[in-house]
Amino acid sequence: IEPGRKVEAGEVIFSTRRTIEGADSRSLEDAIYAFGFGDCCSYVKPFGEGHINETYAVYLPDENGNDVPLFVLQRININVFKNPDQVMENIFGVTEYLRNIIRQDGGDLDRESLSYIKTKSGDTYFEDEKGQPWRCLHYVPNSVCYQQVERPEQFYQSALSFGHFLKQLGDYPADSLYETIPQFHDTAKRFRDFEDAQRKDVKNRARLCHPEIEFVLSRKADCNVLMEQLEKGVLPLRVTHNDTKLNNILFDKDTDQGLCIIDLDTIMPGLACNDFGDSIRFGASTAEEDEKDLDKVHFDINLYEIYVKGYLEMAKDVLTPAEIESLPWGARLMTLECGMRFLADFLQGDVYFKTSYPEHNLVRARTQFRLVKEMEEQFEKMHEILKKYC
Ligand code: GN1
Ligand code: MG
Repeated sequence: IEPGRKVEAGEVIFSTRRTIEGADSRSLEDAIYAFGFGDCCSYVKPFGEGHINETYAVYLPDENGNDVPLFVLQRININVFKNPDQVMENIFGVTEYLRNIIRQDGGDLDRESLSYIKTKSGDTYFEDEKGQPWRCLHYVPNSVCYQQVERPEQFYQSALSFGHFLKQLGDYPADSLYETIPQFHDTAKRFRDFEDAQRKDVKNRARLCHPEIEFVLSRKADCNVLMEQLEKGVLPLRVTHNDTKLNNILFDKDTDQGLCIIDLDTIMPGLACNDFGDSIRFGASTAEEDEKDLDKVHFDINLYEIYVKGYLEMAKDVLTPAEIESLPWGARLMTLECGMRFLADFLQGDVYFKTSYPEHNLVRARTQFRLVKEMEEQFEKMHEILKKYC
């Protein structure tokens, strides 16, 4: 392809092999060739902050000969996503659907939704020699991603974006979606998995985290609150994102407005309050998810209010009263669930989330439990704030 030219979804491009700078594995290089730009790729760089997949930015020369990131290449973690073909079918379905809406609304097709490309042979992903799946998407130009709220306005923007996303997918045929991770946000099941991990204690690490284990075990009843409402039909299933962290939104570099929702691996039927809750868990914290100094970690109720305002402004008309009422529980339980998952992974020897040091998952669990505790203390206030915007 000519430098700088955009490749259409599914387009077939011919290339011959050469060595790509920064491709430290044969698989990575093979993947770049499989998507057809091996011959013109200058180099690749690790990219992003995800805990699950491995992500690279792929640089190609633009019309002036400057190397710019044009594609993102990701190796899907098959330990987590057992059926990559189903993950990709979901993603192609949803992104095509979103792109149609954006087209109709006269939006920016290159930047408001992700756009995935197929391999030279027309597959939604490439399987390398080791059987690992790789996928490729366009890099969204002039965008930025935040690990923490820097200005409250950003959090408000993210609330609008996720509220908008919920609405955009309101009529998406939910039964066409595969459940990419079964019972992903079934908090009661997550609790049982946790109990199992701490009972087995395969790495003999339980001795390092007795208070944290107790913290979880004493909240068994909480874990059922939303699942029961779902079973009773009080809360409906919707098409949800299921991983609504602030760093799963790209912002426009110039305007700082929410631009594009990313990380679509876990789009599945789910509860709206869980999407709301996961945003609060991550974004309404005064510190990063793995802050070691717990004195720095607080639940910021002002940020919570800002998110409530934006989310309800956008989604109030589609949410039922019961769903609106469930939002504070979503925040509490997504935070508890996430902490529980980090702690279970710590106990199991860090087999799920990427870690940089041995206690990384324990540190993460501790920040989550600090947030849960503060949310519990301010739970009534969280409801009062909610009422202001209904
Ligand atoms: C994982 O890959 P990433 O960082 O976007 C995880 C989420 C957790 C999150 C915690 C598929 O998301 O469920 O909430 O880490 N994704 C999966 O930061 O398990
Ligand atoms: Mg992510």
